[in-house]
Amino acid sequence: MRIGIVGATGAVGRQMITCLEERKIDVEELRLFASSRSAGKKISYLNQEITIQEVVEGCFDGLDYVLGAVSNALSKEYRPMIEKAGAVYIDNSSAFRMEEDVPLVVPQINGEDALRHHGTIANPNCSTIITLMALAPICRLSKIKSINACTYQAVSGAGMHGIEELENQCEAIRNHEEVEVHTFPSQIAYNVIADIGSMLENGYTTEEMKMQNEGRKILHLPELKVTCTCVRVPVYRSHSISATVVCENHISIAEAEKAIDAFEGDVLYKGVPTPLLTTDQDLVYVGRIREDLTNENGLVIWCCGDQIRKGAASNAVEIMEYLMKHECVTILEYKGEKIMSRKSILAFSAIALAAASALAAYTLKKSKKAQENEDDDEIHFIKIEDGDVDEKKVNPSFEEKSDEVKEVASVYPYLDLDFIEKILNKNDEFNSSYEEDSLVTVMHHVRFAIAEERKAFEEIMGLSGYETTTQDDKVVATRKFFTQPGAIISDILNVANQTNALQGVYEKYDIR
Ligand code: 2RA
Repeated sequence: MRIGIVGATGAVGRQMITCLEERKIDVEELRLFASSRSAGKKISYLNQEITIQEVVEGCFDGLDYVLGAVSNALSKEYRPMIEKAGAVYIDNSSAFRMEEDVPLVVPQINGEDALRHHGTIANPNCSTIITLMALAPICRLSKIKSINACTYQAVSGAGMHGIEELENQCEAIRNHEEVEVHTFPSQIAYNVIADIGSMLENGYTTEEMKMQNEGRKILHLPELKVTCTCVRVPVYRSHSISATVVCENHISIAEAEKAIDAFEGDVLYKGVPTPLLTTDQDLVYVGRIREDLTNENGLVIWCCGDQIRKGAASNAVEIMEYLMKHECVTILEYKGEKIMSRKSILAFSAIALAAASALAAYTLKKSKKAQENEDDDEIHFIKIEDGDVDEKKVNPSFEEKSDEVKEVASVYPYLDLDFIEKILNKNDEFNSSYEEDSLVTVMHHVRFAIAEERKAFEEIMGLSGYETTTQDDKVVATRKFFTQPGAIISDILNVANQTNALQGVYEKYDIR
């Protein structure tokens, strides 16, 4: 995979690099981006020294995924560039979290939502991730009606400045010097501050409202009520949360403990979890599970988790891993060489369009080159303008061609007329002399978690003339095409329309 990280020099960006190393992710290329101040410096990744680049036009081209650890403003600036390059953007900022077509994902809770992305996926707020990781197993036992939470947030949640402020203030107090306050609203050393984010009209802060707004989206509970108080504490790293959760039904402590113990990413801790215990690791520790004395369907929990890891960097990397495992990847090869790969949105129409757009871009580039070199052996395409082709305009010889050629051209508008003529007139010669040169291999690598989707995929690809084989946990559907993107679209879409094999997939992913 080709991966980029924007904001690579910050605490979260650096942690993302460590996560890639630790998780042994198959990284073909890693591009690191930061501000002009850091450009040119090097960061080590495994045994390599990677030079930090500035974000410039075209810098994301060829990447499969971009992980974002930048401000809302920069994220808004970079998103269109990343999406245009065809990479999936996994963003840590809060800029797009509540947008309808941007999934907000904690893979252990709602990983499937990630598959509905349109190019961008958002990583939730750190306290929200840690709290919901602790409560999601209970939510699976009985629908959650409300959460009442208090957070105890480490100073590193505010970045390097937060850590420096705590250190400087402790030092000043030890030296009997004046304490300076820059980053937090009051002195944080030997103090706690119930004021994180900006104050809203309802008396809550933006940070506090995230727990309700983002919680509703992640848990798919639009009516969920959350009351939250966010408190900054003089702890370097790892956020802690005390939460009371009220469910529709009574859940016993034993049932809740069993569910938490079995939940991937959680540790049911028999003692009392602390920030120090949970620093620099990816699991959320949950303990002190008690009955709520004010509500018989309520439970109280205490949890801690590293907010730079699970609350940010690791969660983003886990989203990427989820996509790598479950999303379709279309690979195009020309003469045995990979020419382009692009992720689709788990829809076969999207596969076809991805294949077509990749081929269109590729052939356009090639035909320009062929014109320059007067070498048209390999590519037989006419110019494509925004997918809208007027044969007469782009090919003045259209009128001179036979009706048969015109008919084929109307079905496959991207094909060069001479090429069509050649196919029609000299089919045998075409097969023998062009087969090697003009074949494009399209391979769809798809991993399916759901057997029915796998069956549907094999069926549809089989009907479309693909050979399907199973390799490990994925299906590889391969078909060789002469360079005809029109054929790819029509083959796949026609068959898809003629069969209801994909109906379940379309409905599941709400694809029209
Ligand atoms: C904080 N939630 O702890 C923020 C970090 N994203 O201040």
